[in-house]
Amino acid sequence: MALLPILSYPDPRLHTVAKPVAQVDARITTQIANMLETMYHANGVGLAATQVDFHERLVVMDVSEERDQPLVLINPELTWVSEETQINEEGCLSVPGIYDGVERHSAVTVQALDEHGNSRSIEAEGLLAICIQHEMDHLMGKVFVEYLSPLKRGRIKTKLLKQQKQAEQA
Ligand code: K1U
Ligand code: ZN
Repeated sequence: MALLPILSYPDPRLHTVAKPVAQVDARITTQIANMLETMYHANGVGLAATQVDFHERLVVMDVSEERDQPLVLINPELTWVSEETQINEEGCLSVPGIYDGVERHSAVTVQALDEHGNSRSIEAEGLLAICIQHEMDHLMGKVFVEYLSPLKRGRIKTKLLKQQKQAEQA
């Protein structure tokens, strides 16, 4: 297994639209293992393939307290969303140190393949529902800061670019 580098906003590769996974084979199984290791190491509750520069529709998540319930979604599609929405504070491993409110559907149903290539449907609410919507946005090339005002987004971009320059020089 290997830790994968996570792309940081405003890296343009974060805006790539992922293609469907054609086959759940050894290449994808290795990618899943590496993404889970990377997500746990970074203390995230989710990670989309886009964030590690792998542009296929693959997401890993674990919203359990014990961090022992990994969830893998391959080619996920939302089949139902609640009318009710709510605003929650979100973070992102690709936008370190930035948290802000985003409006999301309160509950969703997602259809996807699991790590064995079996089709499954998951009804989600709470943090899992938020995480699913956040990760599926990544697969479409969308980062949560794009829900914020242009002013806030500009400030975040400037701050992160400054941090990235400082880190390069250190
Ligand atoms: O996609 C990512 O960068 C992972 C992201 C998933 C996410 C969590 C919460 C709301 C939206 C999206 C994170 O893991 S953010 C950091 C985190 O560990 C966390 C955030 C909220 C609750 C619990 C953990
Ligand atoms: Zn994210």
